Amino acid sequence: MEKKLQTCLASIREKTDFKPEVALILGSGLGDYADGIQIETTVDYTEIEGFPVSTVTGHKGRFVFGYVGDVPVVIMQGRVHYYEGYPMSDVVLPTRLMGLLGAKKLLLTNAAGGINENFRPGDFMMLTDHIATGVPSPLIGPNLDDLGPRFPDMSEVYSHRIQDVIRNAASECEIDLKEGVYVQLTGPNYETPAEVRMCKIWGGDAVGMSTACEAMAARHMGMEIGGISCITNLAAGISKEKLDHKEVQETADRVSKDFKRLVTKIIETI
Ligand code: 6GU
Repeated sequence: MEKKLQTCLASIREKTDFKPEVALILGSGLGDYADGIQIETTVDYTEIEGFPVSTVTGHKGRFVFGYVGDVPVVIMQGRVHYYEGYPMSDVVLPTRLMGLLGAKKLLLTNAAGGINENFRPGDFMMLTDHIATGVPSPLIGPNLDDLGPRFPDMSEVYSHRIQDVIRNAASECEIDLKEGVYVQLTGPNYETPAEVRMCKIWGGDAVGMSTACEAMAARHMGMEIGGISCITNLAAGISKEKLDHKEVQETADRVSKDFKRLVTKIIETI
């Protein structure tokens, strides 16, 4: 196993022997969710030797271990992004760690810009697939043979079974769930209108700066994945409004109650 991964794993195992079944990554503005679960223990990222720590405000940095219903979970409250300057291997290290801690299932969440004309700010979009060609693959470099194969299949990154779980959860929560393809670009700048048109032609429905790389790393090691985007704003050119990170936070806050209900229902039935 990669040295850094091994060190981080050992560092966490010194603090807790908690074995999660489900891993959850919380996106921008959605971090509050972790405060509301039955917390067993938390580990700040700064306590983990060699662990990448986020610089963006609005991102707390810790693992929360606990229970959603009866389900043992590990939650990343705050993630690092590629645009912060970390190598991709560091960006996906936390995801891999959660897999190594025992989580076989991963629920990815993020804030994203809407490309699909039928989307409105505040909508939730379940990821049916992604386009990750805008960022380097996190699997570039020597293959971590103990995690997965050199040339991993990506034909079902977002598990059809978990997609059904998410649809049913949304239906039970009476949430009008959208579905679509997530495009990851590097950021930190938002896209130009021409870039957004390109994403649309590619087949994208939402655009963001995280998630697809994490999904690739998780799929590489055989985790079963689900993904939800909170459409916090419309992408450039789709709306006439200028883009502002404040809107991302405000929309995420506005829908946080529905987000909590939805995620809880998903985890309880996953
Ligand atoms: Cl419009 N673009 C990207 N890349 N990320 C976002 C976004 C847009 N809105 C929220 N996150």
